[in-house]
Amino acid sequence: MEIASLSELIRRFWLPQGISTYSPRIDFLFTLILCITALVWVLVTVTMIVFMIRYRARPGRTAAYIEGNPRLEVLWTSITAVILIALALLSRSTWADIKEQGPPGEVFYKVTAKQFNWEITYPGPDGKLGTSDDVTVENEFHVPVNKVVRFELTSKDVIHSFFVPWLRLKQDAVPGRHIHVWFEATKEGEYEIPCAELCGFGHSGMDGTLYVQSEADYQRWLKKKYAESR
Ligand SMILES: [Cu+2]
Repeated sequence: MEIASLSELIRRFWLPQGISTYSPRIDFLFTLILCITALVWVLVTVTMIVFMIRYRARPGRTAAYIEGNPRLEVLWTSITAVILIALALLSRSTWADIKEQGPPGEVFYKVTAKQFNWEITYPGPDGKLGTSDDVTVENEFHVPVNKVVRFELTSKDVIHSFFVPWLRLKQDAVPGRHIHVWFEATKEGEYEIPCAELCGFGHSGMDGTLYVQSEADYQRWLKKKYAESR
């Protein structure tokens, strides 16, 4: 079975539904790596079981003492290296698009992690971040559907990790660093934002919600929050 259709199968029956524009690309890499590791696991396990039975202790038979096999060692190290380099080259453009350039943003936010909440800062009526009309809300991240969302991710205290499995997005929030993150959600709904880095006593309760809304619902919510915050 080819990787693309296997990836589709895994997506349907195992992974949560992908709701970002880049989720199929992440799922493809996930499936490919899973296939390679599963194949190696089967080969190693079968060999081990065959050897255990075939070369088990028997009366009158002594074990051979093998000091090593340089040719075999060079071979399996090279195969591993080739697989690793091939994977790095194959995934290069996906990671460059997701973690580096990406498309130009349409809506902008600031997300600050802290023990034990996500602080989401929205631009006020002036549409600009970093001005006095900004609105900061805890644990509620509202975004419009089908828009390129960009945000700056940072932390006030320790390392946290912003994780939305449905988006196939996971990014560490590191104190002192402002990391640029983007995504484009393609399906309206509510999705959990757990913290994916053990960050202290309240880690398990550090849990926000991503609300992907229609443009009209989003604007209505933002206006209401702005009015409440004044
Ligand atoms: Cu955390």
